[in-house]
Amino acid sequence: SINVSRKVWTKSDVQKTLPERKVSANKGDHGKGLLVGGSLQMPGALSMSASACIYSGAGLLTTALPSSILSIVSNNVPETMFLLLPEKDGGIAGELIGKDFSFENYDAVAAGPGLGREKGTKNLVRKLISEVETPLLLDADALYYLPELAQEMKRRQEPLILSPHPGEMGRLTGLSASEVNKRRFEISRHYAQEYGCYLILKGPYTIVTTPQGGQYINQTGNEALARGGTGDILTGIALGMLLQNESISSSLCNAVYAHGLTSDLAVQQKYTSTSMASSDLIHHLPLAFRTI
Ligand code: NPW
Ligand code: AMP
Ligand code: MG
Repeated sequence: SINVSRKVWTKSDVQKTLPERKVSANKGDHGKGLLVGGSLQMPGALSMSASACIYSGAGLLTTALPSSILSIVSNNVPETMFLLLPEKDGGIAGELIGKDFSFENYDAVAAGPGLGREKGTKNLVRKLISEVETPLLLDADALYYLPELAQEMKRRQEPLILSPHPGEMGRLTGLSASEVNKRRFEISRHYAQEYGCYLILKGPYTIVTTPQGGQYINQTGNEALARGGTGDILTGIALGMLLQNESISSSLCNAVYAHGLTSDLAVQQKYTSTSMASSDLIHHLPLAFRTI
């Protein structure tokens, strides 16, 4: 049946679905995105994610962060605008984000890179799941409190996307990372169908699963990606793709493909899988988009 479809997402699939930039385009045609995250301990994760989003074609990006890291992120990513959030101990104080505060008027929202796990982040994530009416991508620390937000997840009508690595998937399911890796397809499909979400289960051969259970396998990427920050970069690329494409599944598959291809090209052309920094990937994104 359709529900058990499983296919490799190829370069030709990317070429057919990647949005084109019209000569008559203006920035509004390429989406307004919101990226939420960051903390004094991890400003780099948010900076890399925002930068990757810009290099993936986002029209306008707003970054919501705790004010103590504003100057760090704005120095790293001059293209983004900011939404200053209340903070506690260097992280976002989610408990202080009141009813008046709105995450509306964005075409897609992503949260998690460098967010931290302060108790208040649970309220922040609850608010996002309940109030964001456009596609919402949760990654990294925005996944941390999800086991306590199952009702909110199931109640949500609009698209919800999760992008766990095997360790995070283990936490979501109560399994160990190695148990997850032994049954990646089955565990992804079961979770996506139970919560009605899109799921990107990362690692070599990343799997994108739709809420209906359809699965797409990625074949780009290499061990150069096994270093801190690369997942945060994927989140930025995925947000960029979501802003420019009606189809959630092709946006996600294209993001995963471009992310992996970037690391393949970086290793072929200059770096080695050992000697590279995650931020180098961002500057190789144009090579990947050019190759596609
Ligand atoms: P281990 O260590 O291998 O035994 P966490 P995180 C496991 C930010 N970052 N296969 C792993 O197990 C993120 O954005 C900031 C199997 C461990 O138990 C988040 O906000 C950076 N197991 C925050 O850090 C750069 C795997 O999962 C656990 C696995 C926390 O995110 C780094 C680790 O996961 C980082 O992105 C795999 N493939 N992958 C910055 N420069 O600012 C992971 N595990 O504890 O959820 O921590 O992923 O580092
Ligand atoms: P995160 O753990 O959130 O930083 O995400 C790591 C990113 O790098 C994901 O997109 C993984 O799919 C990718 N990745 C990590 N290790 C490998 C590997 N050995 N081969 C291919 N991709 C990898
Ligand atoms: Mg991560």
